[in-house]
Amino acid sequence: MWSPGTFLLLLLPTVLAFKPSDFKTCSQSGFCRRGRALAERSQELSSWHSPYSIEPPELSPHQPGFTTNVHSSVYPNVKFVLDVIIHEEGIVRVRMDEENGLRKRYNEATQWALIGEPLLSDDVLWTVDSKKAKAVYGSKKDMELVVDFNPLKITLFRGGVEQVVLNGRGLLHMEHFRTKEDSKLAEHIEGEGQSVLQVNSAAWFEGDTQDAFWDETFSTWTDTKPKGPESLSLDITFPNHAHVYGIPQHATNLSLPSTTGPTARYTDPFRLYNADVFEYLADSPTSLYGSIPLMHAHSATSTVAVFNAIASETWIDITHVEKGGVETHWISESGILDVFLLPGPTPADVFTQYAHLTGTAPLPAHWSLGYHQCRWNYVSSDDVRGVQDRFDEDDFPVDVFWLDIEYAEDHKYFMWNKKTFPDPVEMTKDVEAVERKMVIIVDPHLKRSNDYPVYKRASELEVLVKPKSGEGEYEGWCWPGSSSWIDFFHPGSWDFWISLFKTDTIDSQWSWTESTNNVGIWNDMNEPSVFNGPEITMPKDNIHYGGWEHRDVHNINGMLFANHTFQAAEARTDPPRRPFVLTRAFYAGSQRFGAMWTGDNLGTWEHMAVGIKMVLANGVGGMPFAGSDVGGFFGNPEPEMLVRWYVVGAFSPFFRAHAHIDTKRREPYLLEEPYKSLVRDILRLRYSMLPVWYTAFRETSESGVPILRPQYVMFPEDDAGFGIDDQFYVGSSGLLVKPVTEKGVKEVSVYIAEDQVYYDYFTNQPHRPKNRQITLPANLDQIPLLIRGGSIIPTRERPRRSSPLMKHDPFTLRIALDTSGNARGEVYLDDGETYGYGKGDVVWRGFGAESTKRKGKGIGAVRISSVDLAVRTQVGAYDPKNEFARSVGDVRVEKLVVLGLEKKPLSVGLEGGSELEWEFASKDGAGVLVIKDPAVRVVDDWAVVVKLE
Ligand code: NBV
Repeated sequence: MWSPGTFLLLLLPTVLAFKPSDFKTCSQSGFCRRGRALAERSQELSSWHSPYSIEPPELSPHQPGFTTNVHSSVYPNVKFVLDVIIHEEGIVRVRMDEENGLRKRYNEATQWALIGEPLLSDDVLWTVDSKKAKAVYGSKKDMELVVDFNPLKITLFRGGVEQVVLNGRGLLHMEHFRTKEDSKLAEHIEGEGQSVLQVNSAAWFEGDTQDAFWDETFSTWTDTKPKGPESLSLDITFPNHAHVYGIPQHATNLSLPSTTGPTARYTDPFRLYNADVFEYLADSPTSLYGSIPLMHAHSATSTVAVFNAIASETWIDITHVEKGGVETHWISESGILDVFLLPGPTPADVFTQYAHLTGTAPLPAHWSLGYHQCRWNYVSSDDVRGVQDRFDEDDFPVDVFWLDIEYAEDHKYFMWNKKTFPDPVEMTKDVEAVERKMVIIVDPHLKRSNDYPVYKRASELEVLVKPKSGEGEYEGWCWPGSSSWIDFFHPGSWDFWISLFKTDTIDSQWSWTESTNNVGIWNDMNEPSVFNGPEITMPKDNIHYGGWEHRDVHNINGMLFANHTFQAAEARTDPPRRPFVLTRAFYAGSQRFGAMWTGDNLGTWEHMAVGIKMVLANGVGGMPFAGSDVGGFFGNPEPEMLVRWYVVGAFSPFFRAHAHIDTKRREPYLLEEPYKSLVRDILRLRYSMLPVWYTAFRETSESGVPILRPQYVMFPEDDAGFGIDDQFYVGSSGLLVKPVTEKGVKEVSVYIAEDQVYYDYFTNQPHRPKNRQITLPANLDQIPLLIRGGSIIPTRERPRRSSPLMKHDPFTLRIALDTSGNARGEVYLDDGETYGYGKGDVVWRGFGAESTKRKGKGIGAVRISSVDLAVRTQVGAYDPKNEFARSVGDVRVEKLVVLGLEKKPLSVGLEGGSELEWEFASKDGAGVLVIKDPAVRVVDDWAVVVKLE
């Protein structure tokens, strides 16, 4: 029997083929048109100035900030209020809202994005004169915030140099709420050519057409806009920074290109409006599935950032200006002005400042850093078992098997199709038997059917999104046919959602007893994707909890779904364990709730390449746990492309192969030789490096500095690297990779910003950069992967079927000496699944190599040592003999590989102990010392001394 769902499925590939016409351009979006027209008028009029001014604030010198009234010369009767506050770490918050307006502007974005109210600075000195208020602050007293009163302009200086300027170009505009009658009157008076001061002055500023104020039609949809115009425009200029980064998600370069001016690469602004863009382009400013309104601006002497906490559709024009600097213009549909200026001065500082506002990515479950095998769809429990068997037969490591939407009867998520999945718990347990996991999809659209307990209960609780009338349930079309959506802004939905994921029954409510507590959750389609909605999403005049329109909250909507899924998965056990949630839609703060992927990419070289840039940009946006579908979602990649894509995946924080339902199966065991063995080697390489990845996650969970680090983050002073986005470092490990993303490549050139030795990871060959380049062979069986001199890389080299099986495996340390003969590195371990690390159940070791050098004689001796980092930095009850440390007390360091010695050592031994077994080989003056079984444990302090004289 064909269900409506099957029918829809068959139709979709044709119905949904990418049509740029499905999505608005700026010129099809009323408020974007108005915003751009404002910018154009400002350029045409030499006497242009912002009509906004503020009343001089009353403030005492040590207040953190002030509140004052804002006037608009265009609308003298409309009242606005401005708050300027300096927070800890020198973060400046600028807020503006209409006061006593006809309606309320949406002001809750930060409630969802921030982890708490930022603390106020107690280190500010204000002075006020008739024209401006000036705050001096910062430990060096080198930060200055200047607020000019008329016209209103806010400038952040560091060391006397302008860093960020708000409203310097006079494009600030908060359209006030008005009635249709007022606006009709204005139109009428103007039409008759009468002179009414208010109307005429409004015309020079707002334009005289009242363009799309009260409704707007796109294709067959009309947005009724009951609140009328309420858009928000703000120019943000970085006069002394040549590069801007961030504002994910776009398929574009990491260093964002211009959208206006002579160097414009695109004709439209970058758009932030979470959207399910089918077969998206690999080079475009179009909005994609997620939106993080955070932009870094960078120069060789300074990094700053702006976080514009807005949740409505937003367009951003970027202009690299000839005289230097970058001008940006942000145009949003609704909401208050709520902008944070992050003062830097380095990229690392900006990451930490942003993390203090919105949080960091928590330490994920260790298994989620392994390899994930997905496809739309593994069609039955026996299919899953069969795939697992083939992985094992061919010795491919894998941690996770995924189920897409076809597991669910009639696309009613949680409910198994019992014909194909008769034994879901047994199937999951078969996967778990070798310490693997399953991740199962739960989409946000609920089939409107009373035999679906999830919908039924949500409907009873009245927690579904409402249509524009504000009554009843919004109904749209998605996989199950007629669907409704839970309104996660509604507090009444929260406990209900948590109850669904319980694997036992409580209070006789329905719960997911046919699941296990190890199952991870995949949240797709949460932009939300609505097949018959405008731009494949919800109508903007739908109503959410609190009476807010969907337009106000659109970009946050997907984050709330992942947020509550994360909480639900965590609440399954007591004590809780780290849940795994993958989300497609995201917003500022989504990093707290799991991983993201770059959605439905195409199996093309361009998409493979842009996927790296997108993951880097997500890192800039504070969301480091990211990856793109290995192999490309659409299409059938040729084996060469697939092999290269596995390398991209193996060097992504989130590593998952996935494929569309219409593609040929392409699990790695199906490949012919030599491709099959190449992919096996790549998977094993990823697994051997899990200690590096996990250690990098620990660091990012504390500092917010991303896992994949582009050149400008690693070498903030090196101009030549600021535009590079096809190579990156992994955390602070010192690994530098440049994945090949083109066909037929035999060699690559890696950019090196420093005069340092780098070693080929596989051959140990040392390289010194020539003209800042290192050229490496890059045939299909070669990965351009370098170790930066000065690093120590911990790996586990025993091939295993899944990552938990590596728990007791020994470590190898690759000690890559820098040009002075020194190196350092670290490894972080914990149980990988509980929150025990919070109470000190960790092993965190720092490794060092220090050389003694005699004048003009080279290295005399190298001392390689391991120290306890946890004891130095852990807060709380860390005890070196903690439960976890005891559980891995048997884990050895089985091999030390020392790179960079010029000659054969005379002896190698444990400090104060016996001689060890070692081998030294030298080729072309590059010495490699291998110390076999130094007989030390990873949990202990130890030192090995290599004597060369
Ligand atoms: O659930 C089916 C797919 C999924 O495989 C993919 O990863 C998502 O991005 N989903 C989108 C829905 C429809 C795609 C055409």
